[in-house]
Amino acid sequence: MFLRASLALLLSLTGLGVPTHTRLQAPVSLGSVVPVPVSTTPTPGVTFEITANTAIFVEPGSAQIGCYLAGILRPSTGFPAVVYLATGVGISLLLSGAPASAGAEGYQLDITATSITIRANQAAGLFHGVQTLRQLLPVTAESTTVQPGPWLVPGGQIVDYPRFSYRGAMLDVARHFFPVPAIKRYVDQIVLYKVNHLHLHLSDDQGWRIAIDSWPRLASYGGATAVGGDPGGYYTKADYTEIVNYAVIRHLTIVPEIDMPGHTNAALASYAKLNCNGVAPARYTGMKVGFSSLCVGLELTYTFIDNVIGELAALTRGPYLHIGGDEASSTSAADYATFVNRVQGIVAAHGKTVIGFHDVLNATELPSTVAQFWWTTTANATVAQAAGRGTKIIMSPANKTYLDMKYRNSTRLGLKWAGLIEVQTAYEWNPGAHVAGVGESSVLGVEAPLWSETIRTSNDIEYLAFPRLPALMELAWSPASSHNWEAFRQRLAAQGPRWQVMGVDFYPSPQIGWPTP
Ligand code: NGO
Repeated sequence: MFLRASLALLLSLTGLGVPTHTRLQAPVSLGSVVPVPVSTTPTPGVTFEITANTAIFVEPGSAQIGCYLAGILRPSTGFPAVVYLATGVGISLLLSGAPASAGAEGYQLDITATSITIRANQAAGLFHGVQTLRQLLPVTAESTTVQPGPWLVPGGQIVDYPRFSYRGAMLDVARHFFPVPAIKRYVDQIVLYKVNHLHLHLSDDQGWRIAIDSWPRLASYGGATAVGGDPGGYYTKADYTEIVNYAVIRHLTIVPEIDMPGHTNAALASYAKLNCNGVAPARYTGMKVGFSSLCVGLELTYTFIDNVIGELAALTRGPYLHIGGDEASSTSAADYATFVNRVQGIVAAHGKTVIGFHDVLNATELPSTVAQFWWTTTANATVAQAAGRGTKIIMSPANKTYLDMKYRNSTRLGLKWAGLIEVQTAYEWNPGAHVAGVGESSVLGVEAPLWSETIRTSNDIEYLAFPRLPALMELAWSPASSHNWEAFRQRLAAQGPRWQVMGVDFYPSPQIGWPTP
């Protein structure tokens, strides 16, 4: 209701439908990008106008991104936005001429009165540059129907590259299942903030969500349930491949997770023979954790894991395979270490790198294993010692990054065990100095997990992710020296109207001065 009413006001404010729109539709400010770029130099008084004649010029290595950009421009502008494999005057996506500092994911964006040029060393950088350009277009560019324009882009130069290479979001599709279109929708929303990994929590006590040919009952029986008795579901291999391919085009790596040895009731319920006592437990639709465990002493357990990891690795384009490893409170410490050590070997044998929740550091981590820190404390000797040995850490402190925590007591969705997380709380911490002994160089990046005990729909995802996900991605992408809550609030406020046009159901936090008429 609030959003609908403010959208109407916003549209009247921006003068849409008013014939002399040029007076009202000022270009977006070059300084309004989230995450804030490394360097932004406006050229006062200069704007580029995208018109029906504006073409996109690409090279073989940037053609796909050119088509992606055209796909964003066409519905709202109604312009042909033709993509040419040639050089010319218009919007150019070039894999040459970027500064070395841009690295693998950075870019340089130049906007003059006659041209827009994005230069990068690699395609990923061009893609991130396009996301910056997307935020510099009038918010109505996100519309799926033709809007009047004009399509002005502010003049100047942006040079930009990330602080951390791993910028992640996680979605728990196990407690509640989210079908392929919901995943694609979330992918499109998060890449706007330069997220480059989407971790899918594919199995838990309440549901198994990926078809495994050698163990078909995992999905057909173990996938049929969800928290609260809600409908379950699972991805066929074709569905999963569709997600992976959709992500690849958007320079996003899907990180699949099979949580083990705990959080495995759905698997244990599907196959009696996986249980130490040979008896399958009932399927589970509650919200408790820590009660299930794979049978560590049973050889079949490792055949099972080898089959599952093998089939999942074959579907996976990225380097990582997440083995969970959290809250194995029904597994003894000795069994846990035996289990995790063996599973790391299985993952490696299938050519993948292990990520595990930081609990896996209670075993002997491989040098390549990445640990995801998720607790609420800022001192953890086990994690600090691992960092000291060179182990890389993904920062997901639950009291800062868990998107399933409520914003405030009255928030309709979410949990509270790690505390309430308003936007400022999500923003005010330093991933490179959060856990004692885990410095900047030990941190691979930041991931924002969204556990789904209390959420069922895309609207629910969006309400919890926005605006906290962009806040967290600013910590993951932008230089630590640019960290400034007051400046961030201003830039974040400018995203609100964009989300309204995109139909993103965000939380209108009172901490942010959202534009009002
Ligand atoms: C914990 C737990 C999950 C819950 C989540 C809820 C981890 C790593 N294990 O985080 O099973 O869903 O909290 O916030």
